[in-house]
Amino acid sequence: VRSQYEDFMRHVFTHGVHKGDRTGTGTGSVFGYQMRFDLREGFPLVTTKKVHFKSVALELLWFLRGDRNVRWLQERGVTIWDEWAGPDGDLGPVYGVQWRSWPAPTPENPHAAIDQISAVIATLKTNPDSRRMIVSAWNVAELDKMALMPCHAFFQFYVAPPQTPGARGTLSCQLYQRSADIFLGVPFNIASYALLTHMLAQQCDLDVGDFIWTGGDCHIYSNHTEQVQTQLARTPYPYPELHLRRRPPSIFDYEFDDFELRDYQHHPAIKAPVAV
Ligand code: THF
Repeated sequence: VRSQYEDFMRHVFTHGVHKGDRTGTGTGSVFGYQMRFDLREGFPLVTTKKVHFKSVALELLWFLRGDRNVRWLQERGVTIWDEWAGPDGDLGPVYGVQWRSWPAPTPENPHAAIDQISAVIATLKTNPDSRRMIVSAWNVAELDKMALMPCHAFFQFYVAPPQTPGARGTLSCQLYQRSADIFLGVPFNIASYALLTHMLAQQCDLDVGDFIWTGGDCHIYSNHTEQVQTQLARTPYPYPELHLRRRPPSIFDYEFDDFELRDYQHHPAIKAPVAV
């Protein structure tokens, strides 16, 4: 189905309970929901409004850099993190820092850190049956130093072995997102992890499988109500296709121009304020 996102939005719009939140905006909220996107059937970029894929892709490349400062994004025209940054552009030890250099100090090396992305790639290549291919951004000891605690907090990879001789295994990814801004954030989050799954599959000679999105507090902000009504009146188009134009030497060498989105048919953009 290509309307999973819209079905989810409709479910929370219809059944969400009124709930206050940290930002003081107010939400309609449901606890716990799951969507499954078969990445072989297309790239799950929401079609019932225009989603700015360039911001999605550059944000992912910024995470993979291990970056914590919004400058790199701003220099490329991406402003989605500006609201949370300090005057120097710093966000503290957010996603990129935890993905690439989760602090693991020892007496001998107080600056030692764990590169979770490299570790997952190594395991995918040497022991794809592993049930431990996990990346966590939820570093409890560092939460109070982050400008915003991770919303998409924890993800796991899974390889289904080839089912016919000569076929390749398929790579699936499941994300646990503790807090989900359904109108603004979730279309970005789905596309971001779908893209990451394509990149890892390419680097590890696997085909793509499923992306499974699992949400905790799934909410529609009360100042997004009209936008949601507009969007739910629209009929989804078929998903676009993602093509990787080259195979970079490693997961850390992708550039925006390596991503080609084909046949992205979409309804017009819908503007909405972001809750800070
Ligand atoms: N806080 C809140 N309230 N919602 C979120 O979705 C969210 N994030 C990140 C951190 N805190 C959050 C930031 N990600 C947009 C998209 C993603 C964001 C923040 C903002 C946004 O405004 N999108 C517009 C414009 C797109 C653009 O400028 O390129 C849109 O129409 O999609 C979720 O992880």
